[in-house]
Amino acid sequence: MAKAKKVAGGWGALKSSMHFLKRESFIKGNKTLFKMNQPDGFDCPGCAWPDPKNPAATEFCENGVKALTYETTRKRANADMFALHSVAEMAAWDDFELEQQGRLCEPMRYNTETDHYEALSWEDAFELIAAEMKQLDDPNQAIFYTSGRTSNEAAFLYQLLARKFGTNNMPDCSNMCHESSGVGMSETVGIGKGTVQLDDFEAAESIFVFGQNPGTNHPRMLTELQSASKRGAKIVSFNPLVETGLKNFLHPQHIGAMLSNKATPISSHYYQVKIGGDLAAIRGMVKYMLEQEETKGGIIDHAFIQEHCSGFEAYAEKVKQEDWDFLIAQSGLSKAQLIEAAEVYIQTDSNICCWAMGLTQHKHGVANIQEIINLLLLKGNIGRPGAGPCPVRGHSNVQGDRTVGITELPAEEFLQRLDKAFNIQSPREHGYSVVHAIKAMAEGRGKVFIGMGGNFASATPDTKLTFQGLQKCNLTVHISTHLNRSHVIHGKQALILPCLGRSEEDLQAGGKQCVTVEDSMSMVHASNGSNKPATNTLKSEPAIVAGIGKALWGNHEINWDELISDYDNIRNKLEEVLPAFAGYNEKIKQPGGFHLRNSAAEREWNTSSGKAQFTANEVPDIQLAPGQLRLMTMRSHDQYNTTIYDYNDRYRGIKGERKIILLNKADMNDLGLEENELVDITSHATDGIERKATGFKVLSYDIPQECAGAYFPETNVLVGIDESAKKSHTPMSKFIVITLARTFHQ
Ligand SMILES: Nc1nc2c(c(=O)[nH]1)N[C@H]1C(S)=C(S)[C@@H](COP(=O)(O)OP(=O)(O)OC[C@H]3O[C@@H](n4cnc5c(=O)[nH]c(N)nc54)[C@H](O)[C@@H]3O)O[C@H]1N2
Ligand SMILES: Nc1nc2c(c(=O)[nH]1)N[C@H]1C(S)=C(S)[C@@H](COP(=O)(O)OP(=O)(O)OC[C@H]3O[C@@H](n4cnc5c(=O)[nH]c(N)nc54)[C@H](O)[C@@H]3O)O[C@H]1N2
Ligand SMILES: [Mo]
Repeated sequence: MAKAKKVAGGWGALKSSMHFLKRESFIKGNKTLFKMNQPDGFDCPGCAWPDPKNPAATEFCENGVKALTYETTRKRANADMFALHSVAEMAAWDDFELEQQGRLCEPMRYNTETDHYEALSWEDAFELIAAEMKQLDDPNQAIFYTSGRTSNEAAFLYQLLARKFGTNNMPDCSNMCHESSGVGMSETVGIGKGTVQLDDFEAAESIFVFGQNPGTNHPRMLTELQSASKRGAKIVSFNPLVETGLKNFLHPQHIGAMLSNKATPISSHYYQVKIGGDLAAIRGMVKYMLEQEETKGGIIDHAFIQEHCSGFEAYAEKVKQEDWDFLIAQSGLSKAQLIEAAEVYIQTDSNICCWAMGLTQHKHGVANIQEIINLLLLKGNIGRPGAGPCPVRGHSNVQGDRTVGITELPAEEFLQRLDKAFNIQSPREHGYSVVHAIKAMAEGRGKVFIGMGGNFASATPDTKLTFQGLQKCNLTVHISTHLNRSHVIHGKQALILPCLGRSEEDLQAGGKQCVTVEDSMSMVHASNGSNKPATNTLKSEPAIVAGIGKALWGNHEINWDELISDYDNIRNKLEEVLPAFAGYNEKIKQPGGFHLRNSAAEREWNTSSGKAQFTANEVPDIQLAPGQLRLMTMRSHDQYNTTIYDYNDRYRGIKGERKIILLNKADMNDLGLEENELVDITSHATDGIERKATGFKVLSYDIPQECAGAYFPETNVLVGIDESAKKSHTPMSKFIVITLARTFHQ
């Protein structure tokens, strides 16, 4: 049995921070930690939560400490390490052991004869990539993946490289993450980003949190929720699990509270919705609201709907037709709970809705987001203080990467401006998203794979197919800081290119450089690394892209050397392509940076109707066969996506293990399973293929019946390649249909 802790933060968070500082040999007196999230410092390489205008001297959290010590570790995965261990040997290590080798040091090339990676020069690495790219019959055989830690400058150059080469094959971690939010919001409010800013959290009367675990994944958000709770705002959580951070929080940096051990309650209302049941739950809330509107009136904002919205009548009619029993069964919540939640929404004037992966990684991920938009539109809750949608982004610059052109579906206007700025002819044909890229490689249509950060092999669905795809490639290249699975599951030829981390000093011909990032609330600001690089053989991400560009075409058409000699040059070009960045180099000199205009926040609706759009999506009728469960895959407290910092999940009371599955006690009884027993998990995808993950320990947990929880990436083997969200193609990582069988011991 595992049991969630009562309070997040507190002494446990401090103790854990100290543990990681010590384990990674963080040097005493090192000031790096105090530069994180400061105006003259660097952006935390962890999550995308924004920095306050006046950050505390210690504007970091426990998991920020893990992210930083991971980068500043003294351990080195150098050429000696690679000489010692063959790839076959390293492939048998788990993700923790791989990343624990420490920072990558020099460019490495795979040698088929010895099965070892061996050092080569940067020039040779760039030449090899250029030669392989030039050999392709079609530029669309190249795939350029991006993970969201990459800076605006690197991402902008990277998309330029891909488009000059002739492809829009730019899958990105966002495809697996908030793509459903982007698609859902673009269709309804005309922009794929949240409209709220940090100030709005101070003005909101209620904050709804759907499918998010901020205590682990956005710990600095708890500071905001804590002050909202203290001033009496209602916080309403929808989550199958009672996540500790959403229950009570003791701020580890508030000395008074720490000494008196006084935690703040966070959620005023908590609803343990069934996995996949949010659309039904919100529909139920709206049904009650519209019923109340008919009998009492004064609930919905008719003036706002009249002036700003389209599609209200069709939506209201759809809601009217819904059957209460159906909504109750699908959400797993009682009518009384749905009415209670609706009453909070009705009685509080300005409302923010936050969400993350619990909503986006479903078949109906886009519809989930659009139902939140419906809910907000009903009360005119977009484009006024203290109100609006707030998709809480994951990687620290995933939003910025999209803004500057990392997308497989570029807008025509963007391409025209890019073409003009660089005198190129960008391709117009759309490119591959993550799931399309996997299929293309597996079918031999994708032949050169370049990964700008991330860990494509582990993060993606259908592990077996992904591995086959990567192994079929002529060349795989990974621009990385740490050893990971994608380096040991490689193409016929393979390169590892080690890069600088965000906390490190970036010196170019024109002197010390800063990069820029955009947070979850559209603030763009500078990030200045100041640590001595892990080794003097590392290159910056922009310099690596420029190196490939120069090896392909020289400096004649695009002067790559000049672009990277001073990143102001890159930003000047970016500003030419994206007018929203006018005055870029000047604006980032301001502490805190600048806010990118958000049309929906100003009630300008860039949709096909020119209005904010209500959408009458179908509530899915989810029916599982007897014995089947719905499995969500999630993060433990000690991991950053595929990077495993340790084997613990403190808030959920799990210690020293990751191959676990959380089950409801009643389901365990029905299935005849005992506590701590090992089970094999089989998934049942629509393609009819049965995928298996073996040897997971059963733990009973407070989770709704028919629901189960386990960690990713271990469970990605179970996600079928065709199991992805309608319209956004986001893998359904939160809804895997499974059955369990006792592991057979020989
Ligand atoms: N320390 C740390 N920080 C991170 C990351 C990390 O791995 N570690 N990852 C970063 C990234 S890239 C991202 S995208 C974010 C992810 O941040 P989250 O989205 O918070 O991450 P998950 O662990 O996927 O958790 C999803 C939450 O959704 C709930 N959930 C699952 N299914 C459903 C459902 O059907 N309905 C509802 N209502 N809830 C559901 C789960 O119980 C869990 O609480 O965090 C970012 N920050
Ligand atoms: N089943 C399941 N699968 C999921 C999810 C889920 O909830 N469930 N979540 C999905 C989500 S939301 C996301 S965002 C993806 C994440 O997918 P990715 O972004 O591809 O994966 P990460 O684990 O964040 O990447 C870790 C690697 O990044 C490299 N790295 C770290 N810092 C830097 C840097 O500064 N520069 C460079 N170049 N490299 C660096 C290191 O080598 C490290 O090994 O996973 C997705 N996969
Ligand atoms: Mo993410």
